Amino acid sequence: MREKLELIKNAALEQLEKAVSIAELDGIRVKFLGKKGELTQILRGMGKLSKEERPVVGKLANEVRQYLEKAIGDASEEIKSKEKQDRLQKEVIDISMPGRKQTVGKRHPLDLTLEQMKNIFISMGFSIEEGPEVELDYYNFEALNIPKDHPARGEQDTFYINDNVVLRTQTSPIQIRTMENQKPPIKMISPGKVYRSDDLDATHSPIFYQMEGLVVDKGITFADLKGTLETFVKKMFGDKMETKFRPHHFPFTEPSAEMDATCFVCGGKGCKVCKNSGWIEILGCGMVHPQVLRNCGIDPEVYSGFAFGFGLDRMVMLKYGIDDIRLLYESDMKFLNQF
Ligand code: 2U9
Repeated sequence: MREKLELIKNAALEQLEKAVSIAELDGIRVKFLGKKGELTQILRGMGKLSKEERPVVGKLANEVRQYLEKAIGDASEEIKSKEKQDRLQKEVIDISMPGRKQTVGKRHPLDLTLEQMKNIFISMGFSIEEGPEVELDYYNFEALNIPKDHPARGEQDTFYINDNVVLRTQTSPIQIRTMENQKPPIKMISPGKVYRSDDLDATHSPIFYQMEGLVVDKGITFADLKGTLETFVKKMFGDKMETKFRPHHFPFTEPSAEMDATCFVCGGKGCKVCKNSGWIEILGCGMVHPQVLRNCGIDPEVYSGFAFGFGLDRMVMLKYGIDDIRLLYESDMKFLNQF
């Protein structure tokens, strides 16, 4: 029995010396010390030994077990430490290599200008309203006094989804929805994306931004319109700015006007941008047509209102001297980094 235990111990040690992985060590542990292992078999067969032999062999077998357990533990530590060394060597990092550059984005000039304008209108007590970009024909045209056969429909090359649904060509439907849902006094602006099936060139884009505004209350007059828009232009472009109004026509306002402001490139002296007139056309405006108020359930005998609208892109282009609208939609960082 003694010799057998000695043989088991030596065989286990021999195999341990050759083992190079934790998996192999586990195999050796099972083979010699596991439930069906060689050493365990010996311990199980102790019943057949004499009374005198039993404690001696038992002691020896336990010594061999403890010895092997320690040897396996030591071998395991050694293999783990070697594996770690190998991994560290393989995964060596060259800390002298230059890092990957993080590029940081920029606020878009459209967004910067929009924020500036919103803040001006908020300071004058306006709320900001939003609405769907896919809109019913009724809200985009009909409610604004533009029936199916009206020539103004032809001017606004519309993307039709079907007979009753369009991509909004103006943000005016937001005003209609607001008037339907809120009672006067209403004092709101509606900035947003609009769509027209124009071919893309230096001055046209099928997607552009508009900002419209609406004030409805008792006793609103054209003087309120002039005061509000003059204040906006002075806050936006400087106190020296002058404004003038020319009569115009829109189906949704009566009377209607276009507002010009002092050319902010030449200060009114005359230059290429203002075609030597000293003035730049800024926006369209007018008193809300009584029929439009009626369409929204507001009595034009009691209430009146003014409205205005302008293209944000055109304003940004004038402000920064940008001569091609496509630059605003190309996400070219060389262009955007200038703002
Ligand atoms: C309601 C009533 C009236 C909004 C207005 C304009 C004049 C105007 C154009 C400028 C250039 C749009 O981007 S553009 O093509 N807009 O000239 N917009 S008055 O009038 C409204 C809107 C809603 C209920």
